This record gives sequence, C-alpha cells and structure tokens, in this order.
Amino acid sequence: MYSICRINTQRGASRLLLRFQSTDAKEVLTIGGKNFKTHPEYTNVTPSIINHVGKSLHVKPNHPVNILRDLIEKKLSSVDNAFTTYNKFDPVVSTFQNFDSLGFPADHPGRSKSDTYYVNDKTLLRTHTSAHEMECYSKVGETGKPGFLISADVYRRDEIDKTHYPVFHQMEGCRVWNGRSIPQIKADLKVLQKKLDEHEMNLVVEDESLSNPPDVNPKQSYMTDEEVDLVSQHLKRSLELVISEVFTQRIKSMRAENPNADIPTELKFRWVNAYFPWTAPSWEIEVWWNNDWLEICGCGIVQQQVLLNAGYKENSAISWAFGLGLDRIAMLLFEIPDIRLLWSEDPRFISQFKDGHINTFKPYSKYPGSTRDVAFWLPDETKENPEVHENDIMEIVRDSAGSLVESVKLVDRFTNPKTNKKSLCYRIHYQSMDRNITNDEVNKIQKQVETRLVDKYNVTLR
Ligand code: FA5
Ligand code: MG
Repeated sequence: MYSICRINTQRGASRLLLRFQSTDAKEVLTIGGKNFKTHPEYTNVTPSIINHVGKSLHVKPNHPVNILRDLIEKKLSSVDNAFTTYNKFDPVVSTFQNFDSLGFPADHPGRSKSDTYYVNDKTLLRTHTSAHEMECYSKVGETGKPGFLISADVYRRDEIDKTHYPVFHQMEGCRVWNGRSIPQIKADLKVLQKKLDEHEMNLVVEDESLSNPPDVNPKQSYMTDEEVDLVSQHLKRSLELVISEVFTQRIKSMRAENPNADIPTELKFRWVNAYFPWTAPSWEIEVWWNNDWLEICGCGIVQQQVLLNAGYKENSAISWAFGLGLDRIAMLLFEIPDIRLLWSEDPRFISQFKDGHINTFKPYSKYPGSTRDVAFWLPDETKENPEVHENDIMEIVRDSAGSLVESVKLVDRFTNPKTNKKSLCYRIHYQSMDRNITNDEVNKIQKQVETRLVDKYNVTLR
C-alpha cells in the first residue's frame, strides 16, 4: 500500500526481486500543454496517466468530487471565514515542492520510482496537495486570512482495487496562529465548538492518541503543552465538523429520498496515531464503511521547519494541516461503490449529480466481470536484477487494461524447495463500469499482460 506516512521498514514486504523495467524512451513529454525533457532513468509516467491531467474532477461542474469540495469549503469557511481557497495549481511540480520543502528524508519510500510518477529526475506529478503548503504559507500575510484550502488532482503508482486509483483528489487545509496567542486560539476554538454543536449527527469518536505515551507521537520542543493541546483540539474539531457535515447531508438526502429507509443515526470514526515527515504530532482518520475501516485523512501539527522555509520567523507561529482524500469521501456521500466510476463519462453516471445537491447514486446496471490468473516463475536472483516493486506489476495491468481492471491481488506465493525458484500468482478481475466486456476482449488484454511480464521482467509463465 502506498502511503506517505508509511515508514521505511514496511516497504520490504511488498517488494519483489525482478528485472529492471526500462521505459520506452521519448525525449520530450507534453503534459497539460507544456513540454518536459525526459530522463532515461527517472521517467515512468505513462500515456494513460498523462491523459488524466486536466480532467480536474474537483472543479468539474455537477461532478460528485466538485460538489463535495464545495460543501467542505463552505462549511469550513462558515465558522470564521478564515480560509483562502486554491483550486488551480498545476500537477507537475518539482521534487523540492513535493518532498524537500516538507523535510522528507532522502531515503523516504515516497520518493521512489515505484511509488511516484516522475516526469524527469527533478520533476514529477505531485503525490499530494502538501506539495503546495510552503508557497501558500508564504502568502498568508498577503491574503490576510490565517488559513487556506488547496484542492487538486494527485498521482500515485498504487495498488488496484475499489478504493484506490492512480489519480485521485485531495484537499489540503492549513491554519496558522502567527504570534501564538493563547487567548486567540481559545476564542477560535470556542466559535468552532459552537458550530460543531449545531450538528445533529452523532459521531462516535475513538481517539487512541489520547491514551498513548508521547514518545509514539512527540510534540515539537518549541511548543508548550498547552499550545499543542489547544491547536490539536482545533484541528480535530475542524475535521469532525467536516465529517459531521458530510454525514448530516448524507442523512438528509436519504430521508428525502425514502422517509422509511433504515437511516443510520451514528457514524463510527477514529483518530489513529500516524507519522508524516512534516507534522508532529500526526494522526490519521478512519471511518467505518462497508464493514471495514477506511482511511480518509492524514493530519498533524506542522513542523516548524516548513514555516521557516515559508519565511516565518523562528518560534513565531504554530499551525495545523490536514490532507483529505476527496474521492473516498465522495464515495461515502453519494454511495458510489467503485472509485473508477468517478472517471466515467457515461451520461447515465454524470447526469445523476447536480451542484449543491447530495443524492444516492443509482447503479444503472451491473455488468458481469471476468477473472483471470497469471502465474509465473521469477528469474534467478542476480546482481543484475535490481528490486522492482509490486506496483510495477500493477502498472503493466493498468497500462494494458485501462479502466477495465477492477482489482489485482496476489493470491499465491510459492518457493520450490529443491530448485529454490520462486513463483507468484496474481488474480486479475476485469469489469467495465459502463458496458459488457467480451471474453475475447479479456483474453486479448490478459495475453498482453503476460507478454509484457515476460518481455520486461524475464519471468517464465506457468
Ligand atoms: C498524505 O497524502 C498527506 N499529504 C496528508 C497530510 C496532509 C498529512 C497534511 C499531514 C498534514 P496519505 O498518503 O495518507 O497522506 O493520503 C491522504 C488520503 O488520501 C488518504 O487518507 C486517502 O483517503 C487518500 N488516498 C491515498 N491513496 C489513495 C488512492 N490511491 N486512491 C484514492 N484515495 C487515496
Ligand atoms: Mg495514509
């Protein structure tokens, strides 16, 4: 699983030893109308990914992600009008913006080519909206507002299933107290709490961080305990307000559609300790959805270094930041069962939604899917065969099948005790959101996946 918060040691488990994948070299790539020089070792962005640039679902009229973005912006701004909104930042950013400005260590897994789409060695498709934090912090003085919200499309080489897509949307939120006035933070918290109390939605909140020793999630030394406590509360109440609003709207729409429906009266929601290079302490939010915990947000108190990079004076400010996964929340809000639907241009999908309006998605049909396994022996491990991530296999399937792939799962891993040869088996589920797919069509895609695996990684099909 790709996660910015994943720590280095978790990486090994999903790594496979395979032959190095070379990209079919083009000297120049055009992305969003601009030309970029490629790099022989770094460039790994594919045409199917580049095709997503400019779709900007977060500002597309009558699109669920746009409706949700608007809902959250309005709700947060309704508290004390504290946020400037930015929704048009270009997705091609520098490694400095995406990583260095936030203090990512040189060996952080988020930087690796297996997780990130590189345009060249210094340029990439942003993997998160945090890439714009530094520049927006530096503009707080000009805007006169102590906070900002950034919504944008973000790109990651990632696993394939109903809640993961290589392109998705995030909303970054940041709030800063320049001067660190305790009475001001307390006053802001009071106004916020009042807004939260207006909600009828019953949030059942678990917070493991409250009972955890501080070494799990240490505070920064320049802050007092009281400051950390107050700013953490402001962050948590702000996000609880967002979640309450989303679910209040959800329930309203359910009631309007069917007053006799079995309407839930509470939402299970939890704060989990987390790690991000540029926040301390840090948390993630998970909500209970379809009988499982779904991660929807990462957040924390911003490391002073980010503020210093943005031009703040030492010890002068304290700030929180969050990054919400908009697509997943839109799925909850509109009852959209598969993240790929958000990209559908089928009128039966897009005509169902209207700006400012929350309604339940009505599946227009369920097209049958088709499952194929691909099993293969890995080549002998040699020094010439550097490690390649499981995401490289995902990428081959994605590139061959496009949006016809619903999920890819490792179902078997086996080592022959005599020869020491390793074998893997992946189960690929093909299904279209918009139409029937034929067996012939699936067989052709499957053949292409097999051929590419053999060509690129020298595997032996079983
Ligand atoms: C981040 O991206 C951090 N930038 C969040 C942050 C901001 C932390 C500010 C601290 C301060 P993470 O990798 O966990 O964190 O992703 C954030 C959210 O994006 C996740 O909770 C999830 O809801 C969503 N997300 C992540 N990967 C995918 C994916 N492949 N498809 C859809 N949504 C995803
Ligand atoms: Mg995460």
